[in-house]
Amino acid sequence: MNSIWVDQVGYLPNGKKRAVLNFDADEFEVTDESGKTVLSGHTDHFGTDEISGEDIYVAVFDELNTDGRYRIKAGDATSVSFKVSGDVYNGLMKDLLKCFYYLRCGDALDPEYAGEYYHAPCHMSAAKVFGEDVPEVNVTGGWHDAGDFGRYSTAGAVAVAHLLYGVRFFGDLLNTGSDIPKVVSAGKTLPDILAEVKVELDFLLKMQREDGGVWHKVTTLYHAEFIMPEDDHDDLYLFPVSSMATADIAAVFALAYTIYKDYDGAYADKLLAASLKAYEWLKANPEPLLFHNPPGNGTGDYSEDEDISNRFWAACALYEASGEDKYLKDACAEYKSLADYDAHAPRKGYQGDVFTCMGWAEVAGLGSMSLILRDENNALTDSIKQSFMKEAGRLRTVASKNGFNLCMSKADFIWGSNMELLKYMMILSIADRLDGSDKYIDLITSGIDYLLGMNSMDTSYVTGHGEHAYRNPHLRPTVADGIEEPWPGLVSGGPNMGLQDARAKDVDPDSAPMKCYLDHEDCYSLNEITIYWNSPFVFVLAHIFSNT
Ligand code: G3I
Ligand code: 9MR
Ligand code: ZN
Repeated sequence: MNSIWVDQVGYLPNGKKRAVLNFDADEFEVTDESGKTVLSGHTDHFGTDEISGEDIYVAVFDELNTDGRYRIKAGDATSVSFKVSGDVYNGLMKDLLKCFYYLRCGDALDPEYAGEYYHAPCHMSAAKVFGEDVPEVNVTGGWHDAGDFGRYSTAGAVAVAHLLYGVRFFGDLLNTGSDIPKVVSAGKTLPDILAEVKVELDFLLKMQREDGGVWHKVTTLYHAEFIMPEDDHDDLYLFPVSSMATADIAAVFALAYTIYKDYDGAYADKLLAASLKAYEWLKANPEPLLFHNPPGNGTGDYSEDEDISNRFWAACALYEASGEDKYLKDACAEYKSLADYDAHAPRKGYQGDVFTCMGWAEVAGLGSMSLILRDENNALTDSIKQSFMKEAGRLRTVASKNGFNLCMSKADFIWGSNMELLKYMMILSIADRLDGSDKYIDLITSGIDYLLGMNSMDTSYVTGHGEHAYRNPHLRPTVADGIEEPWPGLVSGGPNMGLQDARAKDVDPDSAPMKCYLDHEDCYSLNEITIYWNSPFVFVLAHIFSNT
């Protein structure tokens, strides 16, 4: 089929604008809402690329800078409509942030804010400590992780980190309203993003055991059926402390301290004290305490093979927050360990420089961001800055190998591929700031365009945003609530060559990487949502906003 793929949300007036065609058309036209041609041009033939498997022609229409709604036409094909406007991504940003509210656990969702997606308080019972004969613990609150109702410490810490580093780098995020209940802390009204993040921080505080260690997760033994969260009454269990969870919490509390201290000193001090307590635990437990689901437990395991990147992040974040040399010394030691480890271990879930990675497992890139914020003149900071610039250069080369200007290679199309991309876009955002020349904006823009429809699925991977936005996320409340549309702003995991769920077997396994996708609620390996797939998009959009 002849297709023209565009960013279905739209383009910024002064931004780069590209559409991708999968058929031979020499000329293309841009038409406005009345059907009038407002611009015409010639396509460039890129050729066939590995990620889409299509013979690509590219239409560039940067000069279209008048506000309006348009389509691209070529041959017998017409694209979906898109907007050109300075506020084109404002609604998207608000909805990306609002999703954290919709995913709140414990708290009831109020119809005033949640509209028809309101629900009663959920997961209110105290949790048993798995395998231990000790009193139950109250760990209510926080955000559901994803399409399931689990709450996982490392995943939660990483999502919070994306948001809070976003606040540190792009202060404007503090002015983004997301239509959530106001929170007054020590007499000051918190900006919405901080009010929302506090929900997760308060929960993570409860996940810390008396001795400073942090429980890896709190979930039921197995995932619930497709029911509303308040109908999930299975027993909750706290699963064993891991050194990854403890380190990630030490890091994210130190980071949060640097922000909340301007609003509520007592709360910030509480976070810092909890961070230091976690860090002491790490010092007293130098061997990795890894986590794997015990027999009889089938919820997510977020297992990692080592905890070095986590310890590195903790040391960097505490160094940034305190300026104390002992943390810099620790960061240097962990840097060396991770570099050695990375040189010998098989690559796990990341393609580039390990010191730029900021996913749920590899978190050294988050530590690097703390060093960049501190911006001291030292060898460690220099070398991680180089890592970011080197990685940005690698990503540019990757993008030159496909017609979408997309910084993804075949190996990135794994479970949560959209986050692989968003992590790269975060790196490019940092590189842009370090370099000062905004020379990576075009790569970031193409990434946004891809996520919002400029892809061979002709699909926007954010609910409610784009004429062909996906509509069937693997998300329990969405399936159970009887409401036709999911709430807007949810980022899908996206194409995954692994096709790792039963329904995904409906996809032809020989499909090109970009086509290994199905918009079906059963497809948790292709179409689930998570907090840490929304959070990097907030960071990247904040960078784009800071440039316009
Ligand atoms: O690291 C390997 C890489 O070396 C290999 O080339 C590639 C292709 O097979 O796979 C990479 O590993 C993948 C790993 O994620 C790395 O990120 C695995 O295949 C893939 O199965 C694994 O997926 C994770 C999935 O849980 C299963 O463990 C997702 O990243 C992770 O986001 C997801 O998390 C779940 C939670 O457990 C429960 N809540 C929902 C959440 C989202 O689906
Ligand atoms: O809904 C679960 C999803 O959040 C997880 O990512 C996925 C992998 O852990 O598991 C999903 O739950 C499925 C379970 O693992 C197996 N039975 C069917 C469940 C729902 O499709
Ligand atoms: Zn809940």
